[in-house]
Amino acid sequence: MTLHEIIDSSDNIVFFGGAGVSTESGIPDFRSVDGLYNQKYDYPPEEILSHSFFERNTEYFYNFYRDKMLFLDAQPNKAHLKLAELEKAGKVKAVVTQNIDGLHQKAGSKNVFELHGSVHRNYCLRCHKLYNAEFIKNSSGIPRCECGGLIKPDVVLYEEGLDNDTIEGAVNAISQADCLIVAGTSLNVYPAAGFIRFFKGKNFVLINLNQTPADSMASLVIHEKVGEVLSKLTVSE
Ligand code: CNA
Repeated sequence: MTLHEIIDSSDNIVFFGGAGVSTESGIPDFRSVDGLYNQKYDYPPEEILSHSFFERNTEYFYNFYRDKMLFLDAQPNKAHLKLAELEKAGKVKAVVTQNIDGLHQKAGSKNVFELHGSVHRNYCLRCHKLYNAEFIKNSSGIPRCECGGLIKPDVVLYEEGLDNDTIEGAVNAISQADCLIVAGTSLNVYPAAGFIRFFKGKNFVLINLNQTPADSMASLVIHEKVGEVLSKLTVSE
């Protein structure tokens, strides 16, 4: 079956995506050749983006984070827009994302499970006051709340657990889907990558530029850009 035929014959599609969904919006991923893991820093990015590094070396964390993780001018690309259109048409029931950039919501998707949080929410560790991403982007050094407390992004750092309600919502959506589209993820980051095992439906579609550990499980594998692939679909209800 082609992707078009699969979409036509499904009415409970769940999309599970990663950083590769936003590269066509100009946000680098982690593991592509020009991704963050192939650039040179004083520490490996997994270490900088860990809970203990945030606590130990907060200023370095924030300099890296402002520079490499905050792309506030990025716009939704064809993948985000098509998924929002498919949700409106009743085809896509949920988007489960490992991304923290908020681009699915910006494109109009409503039922989005952000497994790793969002750069758009930041809160004071002392008084819990919320701050937006612009506040962090425009800050220098260590961003502090008006109460003097340290502000932390609502992003799941390495060594931190995922939010329970988000896990539950994502797992429920995946286990009820009749079609799962996994795209733009190397499926290397756990526990998120393990969630696709809850899928028990008919069609498992994998769209990724290069091979992934789940290629052999998929009923359809497409090694192309996800935005280009999805933009060719015409949506009928
Ligand atoms: P990853 O490990 O960097 O893998 C990305 C995958 O996408 C790679 O296999 C690429 O080949 C593939 N890819 C890149 N561009 C495209 C494209 N246009 N079409 C299809 N495939 C493409 O990223 P994962 O999401 O698997 O790793 C999880 C991390 C990355 C999560 O914790 C994220 O929070 C984190 N991350 C998020 C963002 C973001 O929010 N935009 C950016 C960078 C990293």
